[in-house]
Amino acid sequence: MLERLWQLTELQFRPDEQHHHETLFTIGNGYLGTRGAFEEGYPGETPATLVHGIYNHAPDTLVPELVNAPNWLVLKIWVDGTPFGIVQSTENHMRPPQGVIFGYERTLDMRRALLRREALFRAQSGAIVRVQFERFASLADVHVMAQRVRVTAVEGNPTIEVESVIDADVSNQGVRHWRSDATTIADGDTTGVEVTTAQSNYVLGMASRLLCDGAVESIDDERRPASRTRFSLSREQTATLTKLTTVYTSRDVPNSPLEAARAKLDEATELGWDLLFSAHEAEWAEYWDTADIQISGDDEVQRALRFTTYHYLIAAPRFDERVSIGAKTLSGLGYKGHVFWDTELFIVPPLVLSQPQLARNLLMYRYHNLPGARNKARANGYEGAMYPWESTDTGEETTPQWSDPGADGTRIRIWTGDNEQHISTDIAYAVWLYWRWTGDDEFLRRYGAEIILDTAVFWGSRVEKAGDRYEISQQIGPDEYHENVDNSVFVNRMVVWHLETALWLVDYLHQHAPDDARRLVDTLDLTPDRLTHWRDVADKMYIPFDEERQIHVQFPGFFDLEYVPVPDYTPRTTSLHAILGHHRIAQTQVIKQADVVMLMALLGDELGPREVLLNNWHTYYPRTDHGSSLSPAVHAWVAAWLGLTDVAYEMLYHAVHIDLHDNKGNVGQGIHAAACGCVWQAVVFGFCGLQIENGELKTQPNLPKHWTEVSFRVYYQGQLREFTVRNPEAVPLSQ
Ligand code: IFM
Repeated sequence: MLERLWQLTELQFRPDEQHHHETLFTIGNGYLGTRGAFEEGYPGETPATLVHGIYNHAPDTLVPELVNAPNWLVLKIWVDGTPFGIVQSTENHMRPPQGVIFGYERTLDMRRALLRREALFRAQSGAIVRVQFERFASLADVHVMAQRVRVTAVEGNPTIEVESVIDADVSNQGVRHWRSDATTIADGDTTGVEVTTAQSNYVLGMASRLLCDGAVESIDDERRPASRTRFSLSREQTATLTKLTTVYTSRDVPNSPLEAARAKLDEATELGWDLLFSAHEAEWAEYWDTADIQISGDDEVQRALRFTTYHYLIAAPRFDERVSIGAKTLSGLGYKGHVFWDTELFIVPPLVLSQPQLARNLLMYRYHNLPGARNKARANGYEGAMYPWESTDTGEETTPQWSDPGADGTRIRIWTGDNEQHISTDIAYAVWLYWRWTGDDEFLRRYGAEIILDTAVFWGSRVEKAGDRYEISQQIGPDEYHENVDNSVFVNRMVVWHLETALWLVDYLHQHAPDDARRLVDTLDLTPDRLTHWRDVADKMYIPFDEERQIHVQFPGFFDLEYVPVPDYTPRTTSLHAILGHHRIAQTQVIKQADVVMLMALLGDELGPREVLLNNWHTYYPRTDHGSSLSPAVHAWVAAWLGLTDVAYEMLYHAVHIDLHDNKGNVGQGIHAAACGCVWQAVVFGFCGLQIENGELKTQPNLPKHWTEVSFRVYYQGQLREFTVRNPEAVPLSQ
């Protein structure tokens, strides 16, 4: 196994990339995520630790957001009194005022979920030290984080001071979510804080211990308790210090989270770095055993694919079914930690096939939040369950109604919370996909069916009768450049899928789980009239289609809009939305992201004959801006499946590097989670053509010319199955 294909390495600290790289080098364990800021800090840094489920609504913000937790990373080092670290000068290059860093390397070992950093540092005294840091957030015990620092005297006999801090003086880019009163502990090598969110009243307790050979004294600071030690090194001598940190919240324990964190800290101290790390490594080996895809013939995409897989794995809750993955995972403050359809259609599918338990947890989050979805339906005058476009801990709609002010101070009305209603069907689709692949009847009967059926109840009440057909007005499909359109083909066709699936499911339950069928018929009021209505809607829904061109029409009137040749705007570094403006783009045929193409990804051949699907592709692909990171991977998937391998590879290459190359310029705000999940689907469903046919798995590969082989493992009906698809005519890339 080539280790370099498991590693992301940075050989130079570049101030202009610091926020981007803080995101890339995030570590996490499905309970929390911590951005790759440095232990000693640097000017302009945006450190953040985000714990699933800890949201708060500050008075000066429009909507609740995931709260930045106390910073557990802080380890300050002085070498003969010179502070170790990088200081950014006003000329925007690195100029430490007193010491010099002259060797630097940082590596994220994705296989072991371990972040390492090493630097050579010359202090003002002339002493030179090598400083090596390591950190991980344990996957074996998600409440434990560990750091190790080794300081080696390379030149001279320096005196070293190390200060370990928990910094509870944190905010979300200036927005304060924690109450000002905090409980702190500063007790020799042990420090701790307990803080409470101001509006939502979540309590978080964090405890740390600095383990080293020498004496440790504590410094009690109201919000930054610290432990400090001091020692001398002779030439070539190395000192190793370990900092262990534990965290609990009131979501985990009924009483004091700080007490729980302290008890866990004692347990972790007993184990020490080596045992903690080997347990963590073993859990990761198990994760990768099923999550990894091996590609021969393309090292670049291989490594990038591991990077995208790593990022959704570190965000996926392991033991908690009341939280879900936000659009930016736990790696940044973008989209305020809110959960979108990104989770169900982009991240859940790879988890269904590789880690079904994690997929189940995410679907259970939607089950537990059915009350919020019912509230939304009722508030809008509908029946059943209408899921929020953006969701947090309560399951209520949390999409802001207005954008932040632009440069000219104007704000734009955000309509997605009102009208991007397809999310209810997206969730139903994910439940269905989970059941088809896992055969988890218990989940379907007890939880999943209720989601599919009550969202069907919503659609039954939402559709509009127009003459002898049904229509749906005022929708936003995936293409958010065209808001509030009537009869989005994506929405209408997916609603047909939804109602047909619901009808099938009612029959299935009657046959295989009559008690559950009766319970659901009663509680959801699934009367014969309602089911007849669903059948009628599914049969008579208006599906916009151009008979002459043999294509699906994104929505009636779409082709009357101004045609803008999107390819003529290549190359460009910004979206056409930014170039043309919000109002102008809505008047054009420029599409933000896969819309009809998304429909093809979800329904495949059910949507129509291949000829129509190819026509759709050739119509919509050249009109698509890929203004959303969700777009390229869906295009890669569909193009590969249609046998358009060259363009499929181009799209995959783009998609898999969205975060690594920061194509969108906003990775500092967090990882594009949906793109990460969808590249897995592009490779497995698209290039390898994996599908279920008559209850059997089969592959129908269309590999890029230079890929010689792709291997992966998936669970199907509880059995782990291994696939290798080969390309005997592969033409290797010249190195
Ligand atoms: O859910 C997406 C949407 O499809 C496009 N805008 C960003 C959202 C969050 O990723």
